[in-house]
Amino acid sequence: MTILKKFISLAAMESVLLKSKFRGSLLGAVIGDCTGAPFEGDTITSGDKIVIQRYFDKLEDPEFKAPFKPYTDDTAMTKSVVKFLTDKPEPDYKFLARLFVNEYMKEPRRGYGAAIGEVFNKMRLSKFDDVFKPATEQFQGKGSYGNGGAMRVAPIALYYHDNYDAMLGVATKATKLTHTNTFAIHGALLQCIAVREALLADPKKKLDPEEFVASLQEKMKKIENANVDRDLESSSPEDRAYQDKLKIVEDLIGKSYEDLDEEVIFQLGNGISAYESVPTAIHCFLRAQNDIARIETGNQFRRTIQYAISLGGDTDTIASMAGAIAGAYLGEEAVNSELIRHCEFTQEMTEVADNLLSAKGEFPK
Ligand code: R7I
Ligand code: MG
Ligand code: MG
Repeated sequence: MTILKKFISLAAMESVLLKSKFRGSLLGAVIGDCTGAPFEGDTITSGDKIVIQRYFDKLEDPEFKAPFKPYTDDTAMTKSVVKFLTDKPEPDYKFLARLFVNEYMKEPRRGYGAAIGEVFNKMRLSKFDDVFKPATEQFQGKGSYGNGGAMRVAPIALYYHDNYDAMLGVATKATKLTHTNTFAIHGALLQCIAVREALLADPKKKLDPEEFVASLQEKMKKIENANVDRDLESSSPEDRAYQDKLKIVEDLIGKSYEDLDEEVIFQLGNGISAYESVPTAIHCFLRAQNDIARIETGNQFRRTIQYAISLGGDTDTIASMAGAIAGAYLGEEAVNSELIRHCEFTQEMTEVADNLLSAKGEFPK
């Protein structure tokens, strides 16, 4: 589809559908986080997969009041990113830094990344003087390569879906407040682009996974190439990192045998770094377009999240990112209301999504 055609179809996208997709994406982010959190750091056996199947069956069963699953840092920071977009007419990164720090100070036990507290403490001690400086000092000046920028980027993709360059610019700076490593920044941009592409896709038409990946590859190539100094000696591994990972995502689409999980974990990863989690989340979204062995549900939204969790590792974050993409594609209607009821902050997240859409009209940045 040409870019022009895409924007025409976007303009025609009914506001009702957009509202549903905004809600779906942010619900996906919070539900993936809440349901994935109990398994964070686990290695998942085939027995565990049965437990996860029953866990989701129970979460969707209206008979059960409990359990109520709390959210973690992924949602705490996503909330702040929405506020940053809705409360000010122009992007104000000092404001965003304060929002992150306030949330962290209020509830530091939400499972934050181990090194992030240091960034927040430095911001506070310097009275938010240069909010971009503390992140540059992380990990001996290399900056964190964690997935903390990617896990909170969905609202930026939604808000700026009709202004691609602004979206990339804001996502980059919002990430740099805490993560300055190229792997973290490009990972956040890839997640942001994936959410936007899903938002622009028609949920009534079957998604073509190959076309979806090809579009991401083309965009990541531009982003990664822009960083390459033409002098070959100065090129570094991150210059093609995400293009190479997306090639693996593409190759995995063609593999039809039942148990791909070990290969997915080995080739794409399931870790806390952006490099080992963002392409994995995209893979989860694409694989869940069709049935997956031993994941018994007819609901594509649930299948995406349940599959992401069944890969183990950074389950809350990979499920949250995959959920944000799936929800942006499918819309709110795909989300089981019982699942919503069992997760913290989901009712509020629906309002938050509506505010984000209204703010677009109010502050067309
Ligand atoms: O990226 P970040 O916000 O963490 C997000 C993750 C998600 O899974 C959340 O659910 C939560 O559990 O944490 O926080 P950071 O502390 O910046 O990065 C996460 C971790 O990645 C760090 O604590 C390190 O263990 C590791 N890491 C690095 N290790 C060595 N060298 C990140 N960058 C480096 C590095 O350069
Ligand atoms: Mg978390
Ligand atoms: Mg996590």
